[in-house]
Amino acid sequence: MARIPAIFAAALLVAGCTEPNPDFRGGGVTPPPPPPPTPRLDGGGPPRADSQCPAIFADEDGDGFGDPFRVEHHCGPILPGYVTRGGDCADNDPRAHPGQTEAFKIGRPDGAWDFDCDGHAELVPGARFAGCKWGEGRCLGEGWADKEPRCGEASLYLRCTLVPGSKGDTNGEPRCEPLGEPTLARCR
Ligand SMILES: [Ca+2]
Ligand SMILES: [Ca+2]
Repeated sequence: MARIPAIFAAALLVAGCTEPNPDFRGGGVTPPPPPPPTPRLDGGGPPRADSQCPAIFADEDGDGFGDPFRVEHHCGPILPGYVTRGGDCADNDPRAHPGQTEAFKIGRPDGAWDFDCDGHAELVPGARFAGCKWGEGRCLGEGWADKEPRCGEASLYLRCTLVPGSKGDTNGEPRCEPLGEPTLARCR
């Protein structure tokens, strides 16, 4: 077999590079544009960091506890409107947050009554009336006269008080009696 001179071999290699690519059939067709970037949920601001950064939560009502469903992972200075604590069960009502000790007569905007975000609406006070007794130098006993009212509803609430003049009775025993008034139930 005759050997191909080196100069012809080089020419053949150059010619091979100029042959059309059989995989590219749409000569002149521009490739599709890259997909648009995913929109930022936080509306801009400093670049969002990855999940290695601390979690921060949107705090719409400014009570210091954020919405656990609106969480970002962010490194660096905390974003405006965000806090490091989650757990807010009603982020449109600053009365409702973990650790709340007050109870309220008006419910949350969503109609729920859980203000300390423990998942339950506790009636405050929650005891049924169970009679009066004397102890600790005073009349003891208080509670709802009938069944406990629902949150935000009124019912008769009884408190034991000393019967006037009874402390000086001949038998020396103070007597207590329940006095009541309609009371609006509060919940937490
Ligand atoms: Ca909040
Ligand atoms: Ca609660």
